[in-house]
Order: sequence, then structure tokens, then C-alpha cells
Amino acid sequence: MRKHSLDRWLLAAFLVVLLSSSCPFASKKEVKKKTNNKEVTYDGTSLIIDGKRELLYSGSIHYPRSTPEMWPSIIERAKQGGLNTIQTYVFWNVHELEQGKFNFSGRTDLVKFIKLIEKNGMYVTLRLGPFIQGEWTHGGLPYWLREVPGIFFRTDNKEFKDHTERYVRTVLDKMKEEKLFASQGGPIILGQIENEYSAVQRAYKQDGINYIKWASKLVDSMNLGIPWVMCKHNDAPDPMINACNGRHCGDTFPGPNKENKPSLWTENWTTQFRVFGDSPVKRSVEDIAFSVARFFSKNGTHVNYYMYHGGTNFGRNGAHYVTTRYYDDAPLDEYGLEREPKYGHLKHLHNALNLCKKPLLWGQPRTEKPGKDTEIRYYEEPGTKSCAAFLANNNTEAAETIKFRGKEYVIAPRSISILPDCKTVVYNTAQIVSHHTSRNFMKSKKANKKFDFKVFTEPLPNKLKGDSYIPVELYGLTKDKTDYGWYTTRINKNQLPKKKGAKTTVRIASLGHALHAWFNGEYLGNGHGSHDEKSFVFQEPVTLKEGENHLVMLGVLTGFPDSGAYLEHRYTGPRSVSILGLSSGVLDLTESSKWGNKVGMEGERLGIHTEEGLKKVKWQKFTGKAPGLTWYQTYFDAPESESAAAVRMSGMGKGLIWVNGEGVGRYWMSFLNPLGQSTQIEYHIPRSFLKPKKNLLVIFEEEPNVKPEIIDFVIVNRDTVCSYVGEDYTPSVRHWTRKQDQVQAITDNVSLTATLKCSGNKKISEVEFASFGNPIGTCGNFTLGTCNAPVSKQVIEKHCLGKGECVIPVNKSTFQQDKKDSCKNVVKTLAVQVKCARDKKN
Ligand SMILES: *[C@@H]1O[C@H](CO)[C@@H](O)[C@H](O)[C@H]1NC(C)=O
Ligand SMILES: *[C@@H]1O[C@H](CO)[C@@H](O)[C@H](O)[C@H]1NC(C)=O
Ligand SMILES: *[C@@H]1O[C@H](CO)[C@@H](O)[C@H](O)[C@H]1NC(C)=O
Ligand SMILES: *[C@@H]1O[C@H](CO)[C@@H](O)[C@H](O)[C@H]1NC(C)=O
Ligand SMILES: *[C@@H]1O[C@H](CO)[C@@H](O)[C@H](O)[C@H]1NC(C)=O
Ligand SMILES: *[C@@H]1O[C@H](CO)[C@@H](O)[C@H](O)[C@H]1NC(C)=O
Ligand SMILES: CC(=O)N[C@H]1CO[C@H](CO)[C@@H](O)[C@@H]1O
Repeated sequence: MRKHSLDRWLLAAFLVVLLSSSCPFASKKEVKKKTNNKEVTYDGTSLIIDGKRELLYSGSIHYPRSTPEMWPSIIERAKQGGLNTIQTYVFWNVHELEQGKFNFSGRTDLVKFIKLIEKNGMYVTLRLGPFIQGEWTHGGLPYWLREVPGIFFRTDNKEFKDHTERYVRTVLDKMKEEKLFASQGGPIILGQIENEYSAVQRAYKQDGINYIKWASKLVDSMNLGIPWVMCKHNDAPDPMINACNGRHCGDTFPGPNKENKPSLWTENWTTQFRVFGDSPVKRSVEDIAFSVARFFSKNGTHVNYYMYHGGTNFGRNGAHYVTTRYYDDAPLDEYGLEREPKYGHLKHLHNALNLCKKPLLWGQPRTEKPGKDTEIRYYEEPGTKSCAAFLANNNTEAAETIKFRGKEYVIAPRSISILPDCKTVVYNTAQIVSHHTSRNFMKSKKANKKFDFKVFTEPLPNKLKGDSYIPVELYGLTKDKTDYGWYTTRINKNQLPKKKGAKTTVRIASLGHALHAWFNGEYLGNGHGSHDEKSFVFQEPVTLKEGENHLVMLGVLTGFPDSGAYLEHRYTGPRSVSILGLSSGVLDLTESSKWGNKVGMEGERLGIHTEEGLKKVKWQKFTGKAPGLTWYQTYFDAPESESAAAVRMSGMGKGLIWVNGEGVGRYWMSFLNPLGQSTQIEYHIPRSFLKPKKNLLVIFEEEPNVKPEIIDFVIVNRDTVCSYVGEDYTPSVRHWTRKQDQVQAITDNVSLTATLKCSGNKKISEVEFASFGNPIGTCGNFTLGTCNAPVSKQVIEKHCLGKGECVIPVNKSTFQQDKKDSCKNVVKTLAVQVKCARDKKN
């Protein structure tokens, strides 16, 4: 049976190839007729859903990186941002934590997540794995898989394929049972199997090719009525669609590997994920808008923002060294709030592209290159007036004038203007007319009482059992149950003649990730690697005493690795340990001593991060000073208001946080970036973790002498709202609509305006800055330039105070500069910053 329907699918695919290659326009018209076939198909132009072509604006949102309580708001905001598709990975290791025991409930309720998306009238792209990378611990593979005898991940290996098939079928059968595939009337339109495989295929040679063919056949043979993509895998076997991941797919993507496959962009990085210790980097929305416009100008019909909402790596979910906050710089920030203008400017871009939909999907592409840095790409539908153009200026320094169909257009430096009728500019990628916001962390009044910390310090083991001659590998020791593994050994001084005058030193070479060491019960200190250079050497002077000496090491993980070939064969933890400065030279303890081991902390074993577990140890009053490896606990009331909440870990070193037993994540304040700052200070506590009063905060801190009294709770808002609009900008795309082949203004006064908008029911309570002139800076930090219209502030106050949203015309007469302009040659910009607040009366 299966064989038979596979043939049918292949035949259908073959027919599409045939039609689209021999007679492209006939085939394009063909699909206009609505058929009963609800299967999702595709051709060289686009995906065809329920018989209709679509331009797809998709955003990645990962269900385990927020809470079910946050999902509705995040998905609605994504929809408001102009997305019509949500893409998520399926995280194998959250669903099958223990072999054979699948869990799809609570925080891992994938079906609920997909149904919420469906409720919002959006589509879903499911990226199944088995391997997902995604800065997720172990790239989404369950730990136990690593211990399956004879296993090699992601290659033609029976054990891996058997477990993968079981997982894939479990997930896909579940989706099918719930009728979630488009062919069943559900929202899932596209699937992805494997992930960025090109990156590792070479390592596996022919076995890699066999594996990918097998994976492709596996999902294909399930006849789910959706196409499958393989991203960053240019030679994806048919019928898998090869898709692009990257920042500039409009330029880097060689295109589909068959004429009948559409051009899809599955990961357009909205920023870069952050690791502890790295320098801050951001990706500007102008750059994202430029590359998305470019991709759609070059046959692209699907873009996916990776991430649209990054969220939080709760608990120990992050991959090695990855920060707990994930892609906070995405259009929706970690807390699910619109990061403006990234959110709004992309929303406008989607509006502009939608105005071009008909020519993009039905027209023929043409290109002209009028200058070195300029390019015209347009689509015309033969026999109609339908036409859309993209005018691109790739010069980063200067504006360029492009002449197109008898009209001249000035295109800002490195930008693309979109003309949905080949006449009217409705959008320019570099001119942001949507508002800006700046995020505020406000110290909570309610949560920050004087905390009464209690402490419990982990006992230091020194004679653990074990007979390994080398310190055992740390991933295998901890088995993803904890970040911590103990190592102890004994050295007998009497057997170690010391070199005269030389200092004895213990030297530990570690493969990662971090380490603490003690000698004869005394703390020697700690060391760590980084995401790019995991291994490090820790070296400290020690004093040997007569008889037995004890060396204790604590190997610390920051998550499992998530990329590269042979992931099942990664090693980490302390590797070689030696004593230097002996008359015998260097004593290699990895050969002359036996090592004892213990997995995890006592506190973890007893579960003292929970209310019940708490009682199992004796807590002491915190007196202002504590050694490392100490647990801290206290109670706090929920921060006021309904805004998102976070805890600022100032004063602390490195460890883990729980609130009411829920894992908030790993924190690492002491790993400073090159600017000397902690990489992440605030740690998100979802509201669903909190109750109104008496919330239990438990912290496990690795380092000594920290200052928990400095910790504070904050509420998060984006109540600082700004606008920054140049008088030469293109008015908002919202003025326009499309009627057949014409682009029409919705109003007859299309003029340039700046908009300010408060979130929630808040109102503009104060104008903090306003200048029509040449102000400088960014939202939260504007300063006056050399040119300023003195009435600026009054004008804004008149337009905006007391309103939830206001629109300000951006032109000279608004700011009374028609005659008395003191700097006539300056192109003016309006910069405004206001504060939003809840109306006191309500
Ligand atoms: C499934 O996972 C949820 C967390 O999302 C957890 O609360 C629940 O106990 C798990 N169920 C089982 C049967 O393990
Ligand atoms: C876009 O598709 C057309 C065929 O419809 C092809 O001729 C052209 O080369 C493609 N352009 C790009 C940039 O891939
Ligand atoms: C645009 O300019 C960049 C350098 O700024 C260059 O790498 C790229 O190839 C240019 N693209 C085109 C299409 O000219
Ligand atoms: C156009 O003008 C009218 C009245 O002057 C005003 O109410 C409306 O908001 C304006 N529309 C736009 C898009 O500026
Ligand atoms: C504010 O802007 C000025 C110059 O525009 C800059 O020197 C300063 O570092 C900025 N301050 C902050 C906190 O960003
Ligand atoms: C400038 O703004 C005023 C409102 O302040 C409006 O009446 C006028 O039409 C605008 N002028 C132009 C040229 O857009
Ligand atoms: C995951 C991945 O491939 N990331 C790449 C994103 O792009 C930057 C530069 O464009 C690369 O340095 C990263 O390796």
C-alpha cells in the first residue's frame, strides 16, 4: 500500500516538473483553479497550499523556550507583525527524556502549541530533527541515545536510524492523529528532516549520503501531503527542497537544485545567539529588511526569521556556554515584547511585499543594472498591468538616483525601495517610520524587601570510590542529570622528593567547560574555557604535607555541545593532572593515581530547590560570608503589575536559579565580556512560575564570597517610546492598498508622519525629548544636534500628551520652520522620546 501511494506522490511531483518546465505560465494559471486536492505542493515559483500560491512570512518560535501561558500572546503578536507561518523545531530530548517514555504534556504540549497557531489562522513548519542544533543541549538528541551500544549519530548506522524512525513516527503519527497536516485541513504545510547536514556530510562520506537518502525516504513514504525541506543542504535528494539558512540568502543562496523547487529561506538570522563572555553584537533591522527584500526580488517566496521570538533556555536546556537568554534581539524580545523598530519595520515590509503579491507569484522576473551599485528587479505579468519593482542601491556611502520607466527615484544608501505598481514607492528598507522602544528594568517595589537568606554548603568529598586511572569523561559521568561531577585522588608526600627551593604546583589541563579545585580541603580557585576555546589549563601552587594529600576537583558543564560531526564522541572535563616542582620532575597523576568519582551535588540529589526537598537539609542563617558550592534560599512576593518579571543576579558568580521549584536557568555573572561586563544580568522569571506571595527562590552558587544581598527583582517594560523619522523618508506603507493592478492610497493625504504608540492601556505621560533638526543618538539616549526647531517639544506635547497613540506630521510647517529655518541646508529629522504610563485615574 505504502509503495503504491509513494508512486502516486512521485507521479504528482513529476507532473509538476513537467508542467512547470515545459510551459511555465500554463502551469501557473493551472493552480489558480481551486482543486479538491488539499495537499501542499510546489513548483519553481512557490509553495501551493490548498490550490493557492502563497508568499510566506514565517518566524521561528520554540515552544520549550517560553511557557504555555506566554504562547497565546507571542503567537498573536507574531500574527500582528504580518507573519502567516510559525516554524518550530521538535525537541526530541524534551519529549523522550527516558527511552521509550514519550511526554507531550505541560510545557512540552506540542499539539496545544500548533493548535494555538491554527486558531490564529497561521501555518506551521515543523522541523523535526532528529538533530536540531538550535543552541539546545545535545542538539536536541536525548542523552540516553549516546549510550546505545554501537551508535553513531546522523549517519548510516542501524541503531541511530532505528531510534530516529521510532521518534519520527511517534511525532508524525501524533500530528496525524490530531489532524494537524494541511492535507487533513490542519496548519502544518511544510516539514524539515535533518538540519544543516552539508556541514557534516563530508565527515561521513558515502554513509552520510545514504543516511540523508534514508531520512528523506522515511518522511516521504509517510505520505503526509506536505513537502519536505532540507536546509543548508544544497544537494538535498529529491523530492526534498533544499533551502537557505544565513543572513544574506538573497546573495549567498545558489538557488533550488531543481527547477521545480521554490526558493525558500528557512533561517534568516535576526541577530546572533549569545554565549557567555562574548562581545555584544546586534543585527540592525535595516540590514534584515534589505536582505529579505532582496531575497523576494530574486524569486524568493518564503522567508523565516530565526528567531522571531528567542525566549529563554530554562533549566539546563542551553547548549554549552550559550546564555540563558536566547536571541533576545529578535523582533519579539526574551519577554515576548515587541522590540521596536525591528518588529514594526518588518511588519511594514510584509505589508509592502503583500502589495506585490500578484506580480511576484504570477509575473516574470526581469533585471536591469543601470549602474555599478544599482539594480532594478521587477516582475511583470504578461498581458496584464500587474507589475512590481525593487530598486536597489548597494552603495553603503551615498544615495543613488535610479531612472525607471521615465521617473527618477532617489534610493538611500544600501537600501531597496519597493514599488508594488512599478510607480509608487511604498517602502524603503533603510527608512524606518515605525516607532522605537527602549526596554526598562524597573526595580520592583513589592518583591524587594530585605531578604533573609538561609544557606546550605555542600560537603567537600575527599575519598570517593573509583578505580579509574584517568579522570572519567564528564558527559558520560553526569549523563545530563547534573552539570557537576566530582573527582578525588590521593598523593602520598613521602613518596615525592621535592626539588630544593622549587614551588610545588598542581596543574590541571581540562577539555572544558569549567572547574573548581581544592587541595587538602582548601579552595585553590576555578578556571573555565569558552564557547570557541573549550579547553583550558588551571594551575595553582600547593603545599604538600607529610603523608596523604588530597586533591579534589569539581568538573562543571554548561550544557552539551550542539554541533558538528561525531557528536556522540565528544569528551570533556579534567583530562590530565600533574604536580610540578618535584625533584623527580613532573608527576603525572593521571597515570600514578586512582580517581574516585561522584555525580552531582547533595542538594540536587535531595531536591532542595523544592518546597518539600528544602526540609531535608539543615539550613544556616546567612551571615554575609559563605564559601563556594553554597545553596541560598529566601522568599519573595511577586513583583507588582502584570509586566514580565526578572531577577538581576548582580553580586553573584555562577550557578543555577529556581523559583518555586522551576528551573529559571544557568547564570554566569563572573564570565566578563571584553568590555568587562557580565554577558547577562537579568534572568527571566515567567509569571506562571509565580504566585502572589511567598515565592521560594533557591540559588546554587559555585563561587565563594558572593553578595546575594545585592540581588533584586525587576519588572520589565518598554514604556520608553521613540520615533526617529527623516523628512526625506517614504511615508508609511499603511497609506496604500491594492485594487486589481493599481496601488491606491487609502486616504488622499499621503504624507510623512511619525507615530508613537504605548503598549497595553498606557498613555503618553511625558515628552522626554523632541527635536526637529539634526538630533543624534538612539531611543533612550537622544541628544540635540547643531540644528533644532525650538517649538519641537511643544508641538509633540500638543499632539501626544494623554494619548495612547499619536501621529505627528513630519514637515517644516508642523515645526513652524517654513520661513525662519536657521539651518536651511540640513535635511531634518524628527527625534522624539516619550514615556508611557498607566492612567492614574483608572
Ligand atoms: C511531562 O513533562 C511535564 C513538564 O512539561 C512534567 O510536568 C510532567 O510531569 C511530565 N510527565 C511525565 C509523565 O513524566
Ligand atoms: C528567477 O526565476 C527565473 C525563472 O522563472 C530564472 O530565469 C532566474 O534566473 C531566477 N532568478 C534568480 C536570481 O534566481
Ligand atoms: C553589495 O556590496 C557588497 C559590499 O558592500 C558586496 O559584497 C556585494 O557583492 C554587493 N552586491 C551586489 C549585488 O552588488
Ligand atoms: C488625512 O487627513 C485627515 C483629515 O485631515 C486625517 O483625519 C487623517 O488621519 C489623515 N490620514 C493620514 C493617513 O494621514
Ligand atoms: C549616549 O549617546 C552619546 C552620544 O550620542 C554617547 O556618547 C553615550 O555613550 C551614550 N550613552 C549611552 C548610555 O548609551
Ligand atoms: C505638513 O503638516 C501639516 C500639519 O501640521 C499639514 O497640514 C500639511 O499638509 C503638511 N504639509 C505637507 C507638505 O505634507
Ligand atoms: C550557525 C551558523 O552557521 N552561524 C553562522 C552565521 O553567520 C555567521 C556570519 O555570517 C557565521 O560566523 C556563523 O557561523
